[in-house]
Amino acid sequence: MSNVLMQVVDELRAGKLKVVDLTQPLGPDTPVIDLPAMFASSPGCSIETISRYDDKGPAWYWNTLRFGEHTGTHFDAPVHWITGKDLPDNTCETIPVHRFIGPACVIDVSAEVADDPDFLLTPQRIEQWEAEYGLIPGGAWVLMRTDWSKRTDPSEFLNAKEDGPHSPGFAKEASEFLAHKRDVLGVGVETIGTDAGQAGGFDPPFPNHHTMHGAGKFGLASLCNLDQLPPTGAIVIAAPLKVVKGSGSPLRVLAISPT
Ligand code: 23J
Ligand code: MN
Repeated sequence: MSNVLMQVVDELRAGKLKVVDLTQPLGPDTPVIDLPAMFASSPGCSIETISRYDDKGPAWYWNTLRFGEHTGTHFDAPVHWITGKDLPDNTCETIPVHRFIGPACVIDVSAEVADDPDFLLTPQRIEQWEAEYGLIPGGAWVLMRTDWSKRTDPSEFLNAKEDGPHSPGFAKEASEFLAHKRDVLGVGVETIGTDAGQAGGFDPPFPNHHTMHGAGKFGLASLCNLDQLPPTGAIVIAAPLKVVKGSGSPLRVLAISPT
């Protein structure tokens, strides 16, 4: 019998391990991505009460939720992008559940992003991180820490200018490196999506979505509390709702981390 799971719960109770919530609150104030006007937009989150201990249900309270699959802290499945549309097990309900859990590699580029909101992670910067912390293992969640989640004002979070949104992301070569040379589970970011704000104008458009999902990899958007994690040594559990043919879903993203 494996002792390791009992050790996990013991160390959580003893405070040697902690659970870190990487999830933003989901509600009517949750910002939604602003695509160019020629494309359909995704509805934000609305919450409508069915009953609240009243005539409609005297002893119970419950709500109806409505939101786009890609709202708030959410999971991107490979089928979300055209490059992943014919892959096996590419939708929320068919992905094998073991692929939701992996070690976290947290790449802190918050200093670079403070100087340049359009910062793009490059393979060189990833290799610089690996020289310090070791190779990114296969099956890892690579989390880009930008401190973007500290922008609590929605207009600063979206950071839209006349020429569109400005927020950090991945150079195409970085996504290719992580997908093909490192075989990650996927990438997680603090911004509204896993591509840079300006990435609609890149070649190809939205190169991180294009590359990751084409390789059967996942995305996690609108994460927070990445500053609570060590560069290595934590694990992430990110399991989307089992939406039939779903391209993604809001989810609770948890990390288990040394204290
Ligand atoms: C659709 C088109 C472009 C993007 C996105 C969705 C997302 O960021 C998303 O939530 O997957 S960039
Ligand atoms: Mn998405």
